[in-house]
Amino acid sequence: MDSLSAEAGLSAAADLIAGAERLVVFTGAGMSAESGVPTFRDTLTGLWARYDAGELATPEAFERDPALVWGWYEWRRELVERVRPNAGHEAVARLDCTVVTQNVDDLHERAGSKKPIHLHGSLFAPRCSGCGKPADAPAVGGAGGEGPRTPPSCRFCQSLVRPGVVWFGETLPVAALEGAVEAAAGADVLITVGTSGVVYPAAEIPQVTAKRGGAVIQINPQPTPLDPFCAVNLRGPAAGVLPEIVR
Ligand code: BV8
Ligand code: ZN
Repeated sequence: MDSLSAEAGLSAAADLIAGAERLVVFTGAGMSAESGVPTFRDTLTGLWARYDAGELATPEAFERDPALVWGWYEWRRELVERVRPNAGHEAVARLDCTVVTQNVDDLHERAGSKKPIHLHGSLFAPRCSGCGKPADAPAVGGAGGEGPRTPPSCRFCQSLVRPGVVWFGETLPVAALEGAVEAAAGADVLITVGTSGVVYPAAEIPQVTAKRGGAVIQINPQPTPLDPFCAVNLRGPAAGVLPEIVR
C-alpha cells in the first residue's frame, strides 16, 4: 500500500496501534536524534570525522588502538548522559508494548519503558575483554571531551575493559535476539522508528512481523529498504509523529 496522504496515514496508524493486542516498537538511531544523539552515520563529528563508524565499531579497531575506540565510546556515553529522552521516547513509554532497540543509549529506560531489549548492547555495561566479567561503570558526568583515553584494566585478570556493545562481526546476545524474534513473530502490530534497516540480523525483526501477517508501521523522514514490508509509511520525525499516533 503506497503512502496514503499524511493525515490518512496518521489516523490509520493510530487505529492500528489502538487496536493492537501484541505491540512491538523497534527503534534505531533516528529515535534519539531529536534528543541530540547523532545517528550512527552522523556520530563522526569533530575528531572522529576522519574515521568510519563501521571501522571503529569492530574488535579489530579495539585490538589496533584500544585508547581511540574507548575514547569514542566514552565521548558517546557522556553525550548521552547530558541529553534527555524526547517526546517520541515518552510516547513509546505510554504504550503497553515490547521495545526492541538497536540503540546503545538508555533513553527508552529514562523515559519509563520497561526492560527494552538491547540487540546491540549498551554504553553503560562495560566488561572485561579477557574474562568477560562486568567492569565498574566509569564515573558519571565526566566531561572528558573528544580524544583517545586509556581503557581501565579488569580487577580480576588485568585485561583491558571494553564497551558492552556488539561490534560488527560479533554475534548478538542470544537472549536478546531470541526475545526480539519471539516478540516480532507474535506481534499483530510493529512500529519501526528511525532505522535505516541495513544492519543485520536486526533489520530482520520488522520483516518477521510482516511475514507473519502482522501490520508494520514505519516512522522515518526518509524511505528505507523496509518500505515494502510496511502497511503504513509515515515520513516524519519520531518526536513529532509518535505523540500524534499514540492516543
Ligand atoms: C553478526 C553497536 C554474526 C555499536 C552496532 C547479512 C547481510 C549483510 C551483512 C551482514 C549480514 N549478516 C551480518 C552481516 C554483517 C553486519 C552487517 O549487517 N553489516 C551491514 C553494514 C551490511 N552485521 C554484523 O556484523 C552483526 N553481527 O552478524 O554476527 C556474523 C559475524 C560475522 C559474519 C557474519 C555473521 C552485528 C551488527 C551490530 C553492530 N553494532 N551498534 C555502536 O553503536 O557503536 S550497529 C549500529 O549501526 C546501530 O546499533 C544500528 O544497528 C546501526 C545503525 O543503523 P540505524 O540505527 O538505523 O542508524 P542509521 O544512522 O543508519 O540511520 C538512522 C535512520 O534514522 C535513517 O534512516 C534516518 O533517515 C532516520 N532518522 C534521522 N532522524 C530521524 C530519523 N528517523 C525518525 N526521526 C528522526 N528525527
Ligand atoms: Zn578480566
